[in-house]
Amino acid sequence: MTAQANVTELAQEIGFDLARVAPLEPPPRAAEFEAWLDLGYQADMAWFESQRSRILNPQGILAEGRSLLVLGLGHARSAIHIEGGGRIARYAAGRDYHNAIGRMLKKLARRLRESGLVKASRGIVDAGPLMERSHAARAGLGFESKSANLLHHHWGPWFFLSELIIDQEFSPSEMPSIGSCGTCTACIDACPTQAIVEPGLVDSRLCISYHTIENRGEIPRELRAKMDGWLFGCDVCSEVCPFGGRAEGGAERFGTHAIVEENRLIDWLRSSKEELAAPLIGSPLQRPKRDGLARNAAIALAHHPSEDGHDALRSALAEEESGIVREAAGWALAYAHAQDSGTRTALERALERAETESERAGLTASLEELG
Ligand code: B12
Ligand code: SF4
Ligand code: SF4
Repeated sequence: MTAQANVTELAQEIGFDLARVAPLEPPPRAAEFEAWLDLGYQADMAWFESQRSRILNPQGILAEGRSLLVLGLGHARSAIHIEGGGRIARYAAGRDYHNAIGRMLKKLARRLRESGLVKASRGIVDAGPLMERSHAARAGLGFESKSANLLHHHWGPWFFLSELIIDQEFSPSEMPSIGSCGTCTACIDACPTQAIVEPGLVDSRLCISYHTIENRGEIPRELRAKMDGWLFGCDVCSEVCPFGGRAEGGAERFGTHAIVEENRLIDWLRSSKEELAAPLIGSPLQRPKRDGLARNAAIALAHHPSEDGHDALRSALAEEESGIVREAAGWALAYAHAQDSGTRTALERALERAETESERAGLTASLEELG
């Protein structure tokens, strides 16, 4: 057996579903990446600019690095519905994959060292300066798609990517990725905000996943009515994809975090930073922080109106400390509870107490929308 076959076999022994080798070279989609940045599709993810040259030249990540061991781990599971309405992206329902895969990468690096196959390595999962999908496509781990997700004939889009940069020069897998979207355009047609602006290219400024996870400010008003109740992430382009319909097994691997099972939609709006801190440990839902989650919950409550939701929105508008959450609560009341006699007065009072220009502008727009 070749050394390369040993490496990929070890990766599979440790639990990765997919393992292949790519050369440690610039990503094949470097030109598309630069065009994507130049068009501003990265929205406010400022780290793209600071990491730009590293992403384009990954050889700089590890001086001794020669090859990229590209790994895939399936996370297919059924849809996650929140009590009271709303959804959470499937990948985020259980244990944080950054931690789980990070541990697997460390174990793999240790085993490779012990077996003398590799001396130096560096693990990356998601947050590293790599165009993971482009390198993985080159290694033949899956094929590029119109939704931008990398697809696998069994897992569809339901798998995480991670990499181990290693100091050995193995001949790359270089298998052409088998499969293609063909004439299908289901994801482009289904995206609620038309964020897939061209086949394979997502404008983050329009993407629900971006706004619910990465955006720390106000979510653009024109998108809110299209957000379909997503509290965290968005699975629409993955769910409509005909590939991956048969995949399963992620629920057992990552479990379901207690807070995802227990919290109702109104709890995500009502809970304070202190109340959420401990229960959120180990969950990917920590990323938008408490105010981001409360803002998202306010908007989701407009899509799933209820009496409890109405009360929670009214309390948030009157008592909430974060202006971003107050403003979102005001929008949700005007959108879903315009007929309620108290909505106008509540918005007018909130406008008197508004702290920033953008909060004032948002609340004024909501009052105007009441007519
Ligand atoms: C920033 C980021 C985001 C941003 C921007 C998304 C984007 N499309 O660029 C936001 C927050 C919106 C996001 C959302 C999601 N993300 Co994200 N994200 C990333 C991150 C950190 C960087 C991506 C990046 O560099 N984008 C810049 C663009 C230009 O690069 P790219 O999308 O990888 O480029 C590919 C396509 O554009 C395509 N392409 C380019 N031109 C063309 C032309 C044609 C014709 C075709 C067919 C394809 C094509 O080829 C490129 C390479 O394969 C990666 C991790 C990483 N370090 O790579 C995870 C990653 C891409 N995300 C992932 C996931 C799971 C998601 C979500 C599904 C999460 C969710 N459920 O909410 C959504 C899906 C949105 C989507 N349709 O892309 C997974 C994808 C796994 C997979 N099987 O593909 C990754 C790899 C994380 C991981 N380690 O597993 N994400
Ligand atoms: S994650 Fe949602 S909003 Fe973003 S591109 Fe996919 S379907 Fe559109
Ligand atoms: S839904 Fe259709 S077009 Fe979109 S990624 Fe899947 S196969 Fe490709």
